[in-house]
Amino acid sequence: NNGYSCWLQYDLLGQAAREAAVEWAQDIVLTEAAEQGPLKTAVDELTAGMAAMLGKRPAIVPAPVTGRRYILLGTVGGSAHVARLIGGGETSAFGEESYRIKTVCEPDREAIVLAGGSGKGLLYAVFHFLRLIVTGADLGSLDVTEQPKYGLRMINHWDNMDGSIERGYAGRSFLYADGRVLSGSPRIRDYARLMASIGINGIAINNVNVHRQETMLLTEQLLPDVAAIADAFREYGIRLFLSANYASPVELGETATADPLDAEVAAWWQRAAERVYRHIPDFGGFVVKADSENRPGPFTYGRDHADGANMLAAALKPYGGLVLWRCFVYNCQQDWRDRTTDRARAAYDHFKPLDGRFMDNVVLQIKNGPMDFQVREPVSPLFGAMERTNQIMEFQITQEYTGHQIDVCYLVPQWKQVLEFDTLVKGEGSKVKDIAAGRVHPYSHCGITAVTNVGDDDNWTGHHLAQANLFGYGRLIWNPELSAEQIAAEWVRLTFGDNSEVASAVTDILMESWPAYEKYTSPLGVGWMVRPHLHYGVDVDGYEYSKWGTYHFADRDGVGVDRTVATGTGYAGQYVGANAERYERTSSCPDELLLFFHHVPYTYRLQSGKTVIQHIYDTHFEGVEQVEQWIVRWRSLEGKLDAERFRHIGERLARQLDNAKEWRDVVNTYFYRKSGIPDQGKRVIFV
Ligand code: BDP
Repeated sequence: NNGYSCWLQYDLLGQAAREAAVEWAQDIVLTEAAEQGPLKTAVDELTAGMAAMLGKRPAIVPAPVTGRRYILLGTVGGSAHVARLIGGGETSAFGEESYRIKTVCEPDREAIVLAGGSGKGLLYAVFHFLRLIVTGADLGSLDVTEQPKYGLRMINHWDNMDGSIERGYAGRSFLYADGRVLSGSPRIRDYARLMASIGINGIAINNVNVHRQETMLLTEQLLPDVAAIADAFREYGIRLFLSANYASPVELGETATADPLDAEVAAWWQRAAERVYRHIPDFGGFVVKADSENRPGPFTYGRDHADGANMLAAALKPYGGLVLWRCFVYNCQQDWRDRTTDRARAAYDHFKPLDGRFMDNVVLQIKNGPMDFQVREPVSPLFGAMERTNQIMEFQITQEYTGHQIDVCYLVPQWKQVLEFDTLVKGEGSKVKDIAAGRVHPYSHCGITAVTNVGDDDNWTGHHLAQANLFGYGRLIWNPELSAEQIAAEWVRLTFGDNSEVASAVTDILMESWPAYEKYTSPLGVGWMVRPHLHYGVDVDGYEYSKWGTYHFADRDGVGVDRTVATGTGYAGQYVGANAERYERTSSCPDELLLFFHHVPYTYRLQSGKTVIQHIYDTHFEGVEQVEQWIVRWRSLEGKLDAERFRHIGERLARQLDNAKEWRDVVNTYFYRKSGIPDQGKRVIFV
């Protein structure tokens, strides 16, 4: 098994399960026209999935055969039969992405009804139903009603047209090669299918760092290719977005300025929008990284981010398009001696004062933490801080700072902690998960997006186990109430089958992996300590004296960044009420974030009772031991799963162990030398 079909394997069922399913699935009753779009895809997916699992293709029929059970497929508005069987009242509040799966068992009609609020809802229902079959659900008593929590459920690609992927760890791009768009590639369709199966409804197909080549995606020359991708996406209910260079007209040599208040610039973008929508009528909009890490933006012209975003938003507005304006704006040329320019403060400082100035089709895209996708960060204080400005949360599925898909690091538990964080912006109960759903402030557009982890590797994600992050992301942002463990277990079952030993080993490894990665890398929330630019492997001082603004300030007495209001950068004061107070004081700051907020002596005692230095030593030994235990456990699975994945994952675990040991030895040695304090456990530190 090379992993290509991910969680959509649909292997032939065992005999008992097959017989039970065939009872229901000889006929699929369809009473409405399904010639194109998600409705047609739903019919095709159901038929193909059932055929693969049953070894027999169900028939599509317009009406049930008397006396025989059947599956009824349709939309609540389009099929009277569907509405009748599941009851009109129950579906009146159905959104177009909602669905219902229900077994109707009455003497004269025994059917499984799959009902969608639209073709798209129905497609989601089909994928859910197929999952239920794979996981052995009792088809005689199904009753599921689903509706996604978030309106925007997006994916960001950081793919470049030369075929490279910024922060990609799974091969080259499957969207572009050598400056061409791979629009006819079957892999793009397979990808849309994978994404729809986990509920993704928007995908931005190019890197936020947009160079001249990708700016061409907005031109007549390349729009037909982009439109071909949009066509493939549309069949699966996904809208296409493009990342746009803020200075596109200048980049293409068509205007002399990109000043947002210049009439010619605005007119250029209006023409661009008209062009894009002519090719792609349901185009989603632009993702924009402006005035960030040397990308152009409105600052060049003395304008602010509201001026910049609104000019683009005005161009897209007549067509219903959105501007996803990124808040990853900070000074990457900082002077490390001047702590008042603390990078953590930047997004809030730049954007909070602009609340109320953005058009309603602008959505601010905010990274989950104030820095940059570290293994541990506090939640961005900007999230929820703007009542009158739409927001979307940005996660990172690609493991830039969490092991490059060489190390296992299942990130769903991290994302869950972010979503569960109570910002207190409107008093208790102002959780991130509800802010992102527009339930705390009445945002007109909001949701969640993430930088994806896929490439052209056979298994899509490099490490087979990194598929769990992709799957988990989609499942979590459909329903953030699912637990990380539930999602892991579901993924494992769909991906590795029903061998219970394999299932529990893989689930345990996933669940232990984020804590383990945190243990053997940078301690207590301080972050970084990675090899500069590469971001894999240890280099404690790699960024310490650089201008990027990512420091740990370790010296002979202590470590950590003072971000308090009283004596530090003041960042802690960007939080609301009790959160600000909790982070401000060492005594109440959670251990795992202590060094993010405070500079403390090595002998400072954590809430756990350990000193900081002993915590560093212990966790680094424990992290490595954890990986060693996984390797022993993995070896015990030989012969219990396919040889290909067994070998592949085994190899990656061995590389992870090397990485973990290097981190342990370098970090422990570094802090031993700085502090001169020996390990109480008297283990060998200095190698
Ligand atoms: C950082 C990456 C960089 C991205 C940047 C971004 O190191 O490659 O361009 O974020 O999000 O994580 O724009």
